Amino acid sequence: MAITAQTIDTGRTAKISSEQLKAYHDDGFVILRSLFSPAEMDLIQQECDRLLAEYSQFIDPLNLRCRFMPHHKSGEPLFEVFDPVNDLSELLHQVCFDVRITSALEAIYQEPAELFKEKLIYKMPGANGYRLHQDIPQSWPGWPCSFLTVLLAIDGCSRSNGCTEVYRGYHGGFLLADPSEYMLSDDCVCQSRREFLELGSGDVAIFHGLTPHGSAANQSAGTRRAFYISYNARSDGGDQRHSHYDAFQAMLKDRLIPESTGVPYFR
Ligand SMILES: O=C(O)CCC(=O)C(=O)O
Repeated sequence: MAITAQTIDTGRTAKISSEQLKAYHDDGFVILRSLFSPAEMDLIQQECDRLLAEYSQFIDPLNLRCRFMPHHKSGEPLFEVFDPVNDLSELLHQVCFDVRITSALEAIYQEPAELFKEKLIYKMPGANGYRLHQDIPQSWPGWPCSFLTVLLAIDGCSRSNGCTEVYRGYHGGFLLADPSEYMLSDDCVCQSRREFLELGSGDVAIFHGLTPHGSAANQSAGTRRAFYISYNARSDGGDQRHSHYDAFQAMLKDRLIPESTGVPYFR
C-alpha cells in the first residue's frame, strides 16, 4: 500500500484535558497516550525504513541534513538523525500539521502554532545518548521563547533503549549562567525530579524548550525511532522554519569545516 498524506487520519482532534494542560504548564511536559493509532504507526515505521533505504546515499558526515552518534562502547559513528526530513517525506510533513497535534498546541499557546523544525531520530542499537541540555540556546539571539517540542514515539521508548528523560519544573529559565555553554552538568538538576518518558508507539510527549532533558544509550537490539517536531507560537516570530534552517546550516558548516576534509553540503 502506498503511503500518502491521506494515510494519516487528520479528522481526529486531540483531547488535551485541563489537567494535562495544567501539567504542561506546571511541570514543563505532558504525555498524550495513543494519539496515533497502531495502523498509522505501522505506516510511519515503514516510512522510516523507506527513508533509510532510499536515501542511504545521503547519509554522509558532510551532509548537513545528517548527524551521527558514537556507539556507546566502540565509539563507531552510527547514523542518528535526518534534520530536516519533511522535504523527503510527505507523510512526516503531514504528521507535523496533524490536527491532533496542532489543536493540543493551540490549547497550550492559546493561539496557533508554527512549525519551527523537525528531526527524525533513529537512535540505532548501541547509539550513545544525549547529555543533559535545555533546547533553547541562550546564545542564539531571536530564538523564540515559546519554542517547544512534540516527541512522537515511533518505536516504543523505554529505559533499555534510551528513552528521553526530562526534569520536572525547571522550564522557568536558563540553568546556566554562562550563555556560551549549551550542555548542562548533572548537578544542575535534582534527580528526584527526573521523569523517564516511557512511551508506546503512537504516544506523544510535549516538552517546553527550557525543560532540561537528555537520554541514556540504546542498550537494546532495535532502533528507538522518534520524531521530534518543534514549534513556536505564531505571535512569537511567525513562520521561521526557513530562516532557522538557513542559520542552523550556516552554523553547522562553520563547525564542520575546520574538522573535515571535504566541503559540507545540503542534500
Ligand atoms: O533522542 C533523545 O533521546 C534526545 C534527543 C534530544 O535531546 C534532542 O534532540 O534535543
